[in-house]
Parts: sequence; C-alpha cells; structure tokens
Amino acid sequence: MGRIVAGALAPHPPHLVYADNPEQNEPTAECGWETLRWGYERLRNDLEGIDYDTIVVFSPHWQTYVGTHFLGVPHFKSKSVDPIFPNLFRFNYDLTVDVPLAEAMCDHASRAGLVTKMMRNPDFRVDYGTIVSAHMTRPQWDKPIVSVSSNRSFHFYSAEVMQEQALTLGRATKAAIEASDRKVLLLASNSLSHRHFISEPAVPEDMSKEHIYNHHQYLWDMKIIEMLRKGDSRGVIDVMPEFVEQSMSEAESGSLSWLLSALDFPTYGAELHGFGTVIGTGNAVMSWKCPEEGK
Ligand code: 2X7
Ligand code: FE2
Repeated sequence: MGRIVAGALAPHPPHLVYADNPEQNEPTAECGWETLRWGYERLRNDLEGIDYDTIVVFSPHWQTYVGTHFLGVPHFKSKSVDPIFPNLFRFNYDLTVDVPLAEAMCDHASRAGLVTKMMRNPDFRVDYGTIVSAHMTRPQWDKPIVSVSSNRSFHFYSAEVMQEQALTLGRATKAAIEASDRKVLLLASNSLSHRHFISEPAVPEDMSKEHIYNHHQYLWDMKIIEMLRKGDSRGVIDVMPEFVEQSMSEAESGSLSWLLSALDFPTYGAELHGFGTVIGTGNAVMSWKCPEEGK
C-alpha cells in the first residue's frame, strides 16, 4: 500500500535558487537569504533518512481556470525564466514526471467531484513555483515529480470556497496515494504573508535592504507558524480565509490547505527549519514527518 511519508511547506522565492548558485541557473549571486537557505538545508537533512519514490508539488504559480490540472508528460526539459525577476532566475530544468501517480490523483479528484485535466502538452513550460520548491528540497532532481495546479475559478466566489476545494483535493490526493504503491513527499509551495516591495535594490542580495515590511503581516506569520508547531492544523484551516485576506497570503492558492488535508490534519507539531523574508514576503520552511515513518 502506498503512503505519504512526509509533507513540507516549501516556499518558492526564486531568490533562494539564485543565492544558492546551482549550475542550472544562469545568474550568479554573492550571498543572500541565508536563514531560509539554511532552513532548506535542514529540511534536506531531515528528509535524508526517509525513503520516498515521488515528490508531489502544489504550485500557486501554475494557475488554471477550468479545473485542477496535473502534469501528464514523462519528461520536460526547457528553460524557466521568472517573469518578474529575469535577472535572478533563468533556470535550465530537466525533470521526470510520475505520470501514473498523476493520473491516479486526477482520477480520484474527479471522482470526488472536482473538475480535472491531465496536461499532455510536451512543450508546456513548467512553472517556477514547482521548480524552485522541488529544487530546494531535492537539488539532485533524481526523483520524479507530480505538479498540481491551483484552480483559481473558485477564488471568484470567496476565499472560503477556494479553501474548501483544496481540502477536497487533499483528501483525494491521500486516497490516490494510498491506492498506489508509491511512497510520497508532498510540498506546499507557498509564502505565508505576501505583501512585497515594489522596487528592487541595485544588488538584489544586499541583505541590508531585506526586512519585514509590515508588522501586521509579521504577526499573522508568527501566529500561523506557532499553530502549526503546536499541531493545531484544524485551527489553521479555521482562520485560513481571514489569514489569506488580511496578509495577502499565497496560501490563498489552496496549497497549504491541500497539504494539511492530505496529511489528515496533523495534531503533531510541524518542525520549523527556517523563517525569513524575501522582498518583504514571509516564508517558513516546515515539515511534518508522518509518525509511522522511522518506527
Ligand atoms: O513568487 C514569489 C514569491 N512567492 C515570494 C517572493 C519573491 C518572489 O516570488
Ligand atoms: Fe510566489
């Protein structure tokens, strides 16, 4: 029987890849955003002892308007350029997709009443949210991924409906994985508070310019992190609509709700690996190792 072995909150500011200087990225940096990059290093060390087959990423930057889409082509190779930060992120990716698992997830989500579609275009450009979170979590790129889009159509109704849909998708994701033979790591690819600077410093990695932008947003970030550390994931779901509206959180895409639902609303505490701002947005790297693992 398949299972979810762990989940992580794995934010995707392209700045983190830029500052890490991997060979796939064209621009190079001197330094920058260390608390988050060291946080990702701790996450990677933490995942070292866990065996898994596939990484499933829910990305806010793959926005679809007719249903939830799943990558459905076995291999993608191209260049991803961040539309806002082409100076920081021009990344040559070469990745494989666990298509059978993606199809199973798509099928379970349809049976749960969601509109779904497999993305079969071989020339599709994989979004940078998927790439950054997958790269920072597993830079070897030696595991297949499944990427799941954020269906934005429900956003027009309300934040509540958007999150309800994500909870349904989370339950379907869990069911699909348990009906498969895969051991899976889930990634929610999102920042917490998401109000950002409107002008970039001349040297992007100049950390004297990086700071919390708004105290109220910071208070929200700390509240959500503390609730997750205490295992109050149901409480986080309860405040999610207020959180996304007041802090402009990227969790608005449904990614964090999807993760907590797929993990069956953990009552054990998440491990916080690092927190930091990127152009003023709040980002936490956190993980939930399923209690059965390591027993
Ligand atoms: O997509 C992002 C983000 N979510 C946060 C910070 C900086 C850039 O890009
Ligand atoms: Fe983003």
